[in-house]
Amino acid sequence: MTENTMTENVQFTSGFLKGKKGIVLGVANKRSIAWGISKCLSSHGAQLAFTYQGERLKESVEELSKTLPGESPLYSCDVAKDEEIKSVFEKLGSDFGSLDFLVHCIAFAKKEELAGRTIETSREGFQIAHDISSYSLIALAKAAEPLLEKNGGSIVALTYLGADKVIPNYNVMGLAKASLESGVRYLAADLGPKNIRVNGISAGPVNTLAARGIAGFTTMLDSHRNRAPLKRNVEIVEVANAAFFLLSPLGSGITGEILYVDCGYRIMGA
Ligand code: NAD
Ligand code: IMJ
Repeated sequence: MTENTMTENVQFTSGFLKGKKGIVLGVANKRSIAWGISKCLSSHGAQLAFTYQGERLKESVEELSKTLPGESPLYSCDVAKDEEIKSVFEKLGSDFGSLDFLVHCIAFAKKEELAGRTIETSREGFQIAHDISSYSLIALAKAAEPLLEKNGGSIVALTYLGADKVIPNYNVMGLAKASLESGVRYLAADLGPKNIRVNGISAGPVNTLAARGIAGFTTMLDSHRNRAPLKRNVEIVEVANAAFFLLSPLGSGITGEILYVDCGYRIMGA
């Protein structure tokens, strides 16, 4: 019997994104899903711009971006601030001229909202989670529209099963991801006539900064591995390959969709 692990040929390169320009939001460190996606898109020939959330993360994103071939413009962008979003796309307009894709890998809720009962969610906690994790996709899509519509384009946002099913401790983030996923569909309808596609990738649990420190996360990874049809956890490179597919011409007929990259976990009833 063959061993049920990934094979090396999952990491491949092509010229599919040669001459294409994209922006990736949400790199914090080398474990970020956004960074895994960036390495993959770059290996297919794309030129990338990055945003980082404030000076705290500037150095980390700078170091990482230097490891990719070519020049990568970097912009500071806290998505809670309209003026920062505006300035990113003004600078991108002069640096890139046009844009082929945008990757949204941003989520935030206050730590105290990610434990205990969802019924305890505060009004402010609800607003912050929805603002950063869902509204930001609308604001970014609007700011990117003039650059994306020049040649048509593609937007991908990262989401999680907690949008659809109750996952312990995910709480208000589940509501925010449900809103994000609905946003994917409404934006797909708005932007489709301009040949801009919008899709979501629902990734299985991955041990990143956004997952570390979550009560019971290691147990969650174990139970995910046991229940998933593929009997393992998803690897970032697999999420990245799905993003590449949706962002490249291979995904040309797909918009408004949520693609699960979770080793099949979601289909299981028990
Ligand atoms: P991560 O911590 O590496 O990335 C989260 C990013 O969000 C960070 O780069 C952070 O700077 C950014 N961010 C938060 N608030 C922001 C703000 N106000 N302005 C700008 N950026 C802000 O963790 P990750 O796991 O790579 O998360 C990326 C995406 O993947 C998130 O949308 C997350 O919900 C999603 N996701 C993660 C998992 C998982 O298990 N790790 C599973 C499914 C989906
Ligand atoms: C996050 C919280 C609770 C359960 C969780 C997660 N499970 C998974 C995650 C089971 C997989 C990771 N995930 C999918 C996220 O979207 C994480 C979002 C997040 C994480 C933090 C941690 C630090 C903080 N705020 C956060 N806001 C959002 O202060």
